[in-house]
Amino acid sequence: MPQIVALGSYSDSDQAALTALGAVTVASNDELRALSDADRATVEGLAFKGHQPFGAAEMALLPALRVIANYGVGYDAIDVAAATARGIQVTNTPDVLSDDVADLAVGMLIAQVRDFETGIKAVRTGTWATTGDLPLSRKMSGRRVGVLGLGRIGREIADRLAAFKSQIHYWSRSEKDTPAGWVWHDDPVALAGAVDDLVIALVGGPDTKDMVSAKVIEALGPDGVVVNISRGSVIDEAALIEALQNGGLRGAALDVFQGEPKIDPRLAQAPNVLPLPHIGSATVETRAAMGELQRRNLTEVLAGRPPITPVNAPKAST
Ligand code: 8YV
Repeated sequence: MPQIVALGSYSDSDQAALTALGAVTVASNDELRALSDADRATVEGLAFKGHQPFGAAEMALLPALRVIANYGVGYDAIDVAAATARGIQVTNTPDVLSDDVADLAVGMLIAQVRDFETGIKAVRTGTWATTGDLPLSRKMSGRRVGVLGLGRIGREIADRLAAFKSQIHYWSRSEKDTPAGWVWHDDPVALAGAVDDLVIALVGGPDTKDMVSAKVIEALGPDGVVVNISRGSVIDEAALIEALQNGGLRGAALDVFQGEPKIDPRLAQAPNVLPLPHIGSATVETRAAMGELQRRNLTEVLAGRPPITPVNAPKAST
């Protein structure tokens, strides 16, 4: 009778560690549903990985559930209000992945501003030898960059860009304590209007859906690059595609997409888009740290102790 179910697809080492805790692994909500009522009745801990919605109906499959330990900082797939109402503790894996995600965001921005794609293509196809110099790209150092969302990851991104002599502008719900010279904007359109490029580091979910709207994209303008390492839901993709196709933006670098991994082919194929398959935290070091934190949260709560990195504060666990 399992006490822990691991939902999602795990690396070999994470899978071995979860199995050592006695976890039964299911790939999807459907596989969870397919377990017998008797097996599901004993499950007290859920290791959750992936982006399939996990709401009240899924939680109802596990009547004894006490903890959902999310593998990732973003928990928009989990209905936290429903979990809290049932006294279920939700945890996540913040901080351990911030460096990786910030490194990737800055790398993607530089790749687009300096137009790596055209250069790589010229070398690979041999046109470098036949057609000579490429069109010039733009200087990265000193660009004005807007960071949309100055949470843990946004702050790491801004700190790195400051080392590139970028002028840092940011939007967050309230002004933050930052180094001198960083400029807070109380509105995403105002932020986009004040900068060359926009790096998105928002949380996902209904509050930020389509926050990067047609108006924000228009305010950024034809020389602008949009980088998104957060969630696909935060960009109005129709507006983004329109701008990318009609010269409304210089380019985009996207690690996340609406409906991923089945993404809009116009974004996958556009020459001015750098598309990546949601690899922000996908390094050996960080994934090991995420797995370890997920399991520590799980075992602490199951042992009746407070979680390391809680998302909610359900009454039943206090
Ligand atoms: C995923 C992420 O968790 O942390 C997040 O919010 O989006 C990623 O690190 C990872 O892809 C596993 O699903």
